[in-house]
Amino acid sequence: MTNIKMLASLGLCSAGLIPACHGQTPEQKRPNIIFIMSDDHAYQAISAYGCGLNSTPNIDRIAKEGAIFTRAFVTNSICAPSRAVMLTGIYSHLNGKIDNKGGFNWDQMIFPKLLQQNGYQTALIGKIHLDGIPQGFDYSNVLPGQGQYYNPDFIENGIRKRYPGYVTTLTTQFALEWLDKKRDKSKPFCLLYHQKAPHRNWLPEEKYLNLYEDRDFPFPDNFFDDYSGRGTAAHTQKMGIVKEMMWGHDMKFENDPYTGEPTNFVPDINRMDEQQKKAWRAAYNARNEEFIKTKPTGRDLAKWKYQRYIRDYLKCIQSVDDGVGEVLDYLDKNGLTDNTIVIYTSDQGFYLGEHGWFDKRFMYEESFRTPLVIRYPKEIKPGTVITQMVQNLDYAPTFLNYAGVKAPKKMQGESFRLLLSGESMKWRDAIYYHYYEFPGEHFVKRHYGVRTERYKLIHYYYDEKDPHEMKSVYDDPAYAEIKADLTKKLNKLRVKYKDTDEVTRSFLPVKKDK
Ligand code: SGN
Ligand code: CA
Repeated sequence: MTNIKMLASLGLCSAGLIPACHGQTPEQKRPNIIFIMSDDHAYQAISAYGCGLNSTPNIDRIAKEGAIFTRAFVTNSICAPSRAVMLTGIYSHLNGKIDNKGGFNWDQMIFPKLLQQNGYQTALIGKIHLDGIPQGFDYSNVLPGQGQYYNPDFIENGIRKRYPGYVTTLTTQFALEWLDKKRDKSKPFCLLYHQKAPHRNWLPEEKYLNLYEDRDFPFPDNFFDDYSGRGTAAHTQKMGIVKEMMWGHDMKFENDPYTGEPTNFVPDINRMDEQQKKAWRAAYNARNEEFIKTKPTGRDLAKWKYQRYIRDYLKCIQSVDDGVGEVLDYLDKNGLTDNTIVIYTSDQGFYLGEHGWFDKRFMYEESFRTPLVIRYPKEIKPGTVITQMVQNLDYAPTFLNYAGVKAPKKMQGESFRLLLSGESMKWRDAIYYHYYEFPGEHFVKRHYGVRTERYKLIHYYYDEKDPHEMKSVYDDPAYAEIKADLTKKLNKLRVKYKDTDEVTRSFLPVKKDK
């Protein structure tokens, strides 16, 4: 009922028939939205998910005071495409942004434009990783491309400037400044507050350079995976911590510890001032020298690399969590907590050593899944746990639903508002995935697939030698029925989301040798 009322009043506002939307009673006020997203933040590295790696008290607070999704997924596990899906509510093959390489068509309908048209103040702050001038925002202050960790450049409403400091704290600072001073306080707001961290190559804030150095993190059980039984895609990827992490870029050695040759060292070092460089050297040099003394090999070397990776990764997350805390405090202090929806998610999941990997892309659980917590005191009971399978495709329709704006028919996601308020509702029993960036960095082959509550069917289609790189059970007669059922579901979803072989082929690179 409330929704219908809201819609009616909205229609009047946007048509300009009533002077403004103020003067509403607090109950009628449309909710504010703060959409917090980080880049490559694995759910395993959020303490609310109970994996025991680190402590993220502020992100946990959103979950405790609101809801946590235990089965949230993306539709294409890579940065820019995932962002395009979130903005449009439409799969990659229809919004056009299939991989990190091409441009993004900002002219298409995205949820911030609709909110803006319906009386919201909108802002985009931090990483967006979509080329072109952002549309749909009253204010934008974004990182160019992947952005830099230290003394980064930001593009504020089209003007690029370099700022002294650390990217995560600066992004938070800009978000708080917009909330406090730059927005029109007579309107509801929607803020996209998007962190670059903890994206590769995991460069920590100065005050956290030594965090976790006294801890040895446990290895995932499948750290030493030999990839047997999963066709060639699992073998040919280049996501291995042992083989692919570089001595300079990732492991932070100025010289290769084995050959003594200069490495392709962290490029951000050139952006640091003398004091930052000093802090860095103090932190890494002593530990690197310690390593050089022993020069471990084999499994010991693998384990050492994992520890350096996970420690640096978790250090970056600490600053992200601090920022979340500052924003939540701001809401408390300004009486905005009750009427503001706060969502925390990542552009995808990430491997923290599972299968021996870092990075994402595969439809395997750790990168297919993504963290998702959300708080809205008016409608979500503290401690809510949602186990239904949602996807980043659903965010746009959900935000629009909360704002009382009708989602365009073209949007393929569904609002999960009713799941959150605990009303009974029919929800999907299968989800669809499609990854494209191959040939490309990390060599993960193109694939699409379906996941149900219990099973997953993955089809690698751009691989002539072994087109059916399924798990070993694919040919197991015991699974024949499940296979048939999954295939049926997969085909149904492809029809539902309008993904056809023809569309898929249109995104394939033209082969020169054929
Ligand atoms: C960079 C990273 C990759 C990563 C992609 C995509 N390499 O290219 O490891 O997979 O980003 O990440 S690096 O040498 O630049 O660190 S994404 O999150 O933007 O999709
Ligand atoms: Ca990412």
